Amino acid sequence: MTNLQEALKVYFIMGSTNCLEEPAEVLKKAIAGGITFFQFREKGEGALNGAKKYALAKKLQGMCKEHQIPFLVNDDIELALELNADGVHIGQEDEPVSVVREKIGDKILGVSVHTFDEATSALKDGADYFGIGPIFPTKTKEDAKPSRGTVLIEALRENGINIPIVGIGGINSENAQSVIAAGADGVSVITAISHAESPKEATRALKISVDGKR
Ligand code: TZP
Ligand code: MG
Repeated sequence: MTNLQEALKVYFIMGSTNCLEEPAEVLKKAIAGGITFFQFREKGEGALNGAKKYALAKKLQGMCKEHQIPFLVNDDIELALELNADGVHIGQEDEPVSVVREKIGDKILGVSVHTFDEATSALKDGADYFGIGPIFPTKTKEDAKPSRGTVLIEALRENGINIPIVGIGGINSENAQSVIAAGADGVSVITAISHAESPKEATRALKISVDGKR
């Protein structure tokens, strides 16, 4: 198991629009619960821009640094470079994988893929890990594709593709183990942590599920 595979186990994604309280409070609790990876994803209605976006990113990055948790930025390559973030996560509608790879050098590059072909080209063009989903129905991403379960994860593994993979979409502590059993290395979640009554306990429960202890 590579360090990246290990680090992707409990991957928390969040921005201010996903939080019911201060984002820094939510992140603090998630860190206390044991998240292993973090992505700043400032998107949707009411999302911050410019200096406010930068300030929040910087603050959350500082918290991640303190706990040696990799800090990635969603979509915004310029912000990731300005902050010297650990990496970026992009989708198919963003700049091409090869272009982003050029821009970020050896920083971590995560790519969302939905088909076998997207996966093989992303791999060839320099992705470090794949985000695959929505696995289960989700209300968090407005333009999400229909949920397709774990079929693509299984197909990639059956074909010997061993790049690190995280599942995304509607994942919680009840269903996380099924995503791992299908061949993912970790689970990425937004609301299972950000909307939890206790983000700390929700994170703990996710970790237990990922580790297969229940
Ligand atoms: N990409 C596919 S589903 C999704 C993203 C960003 C949203 C995941 O959010 P949640 O709340 O964990 O279902
Ligand atoms: Mg994107």
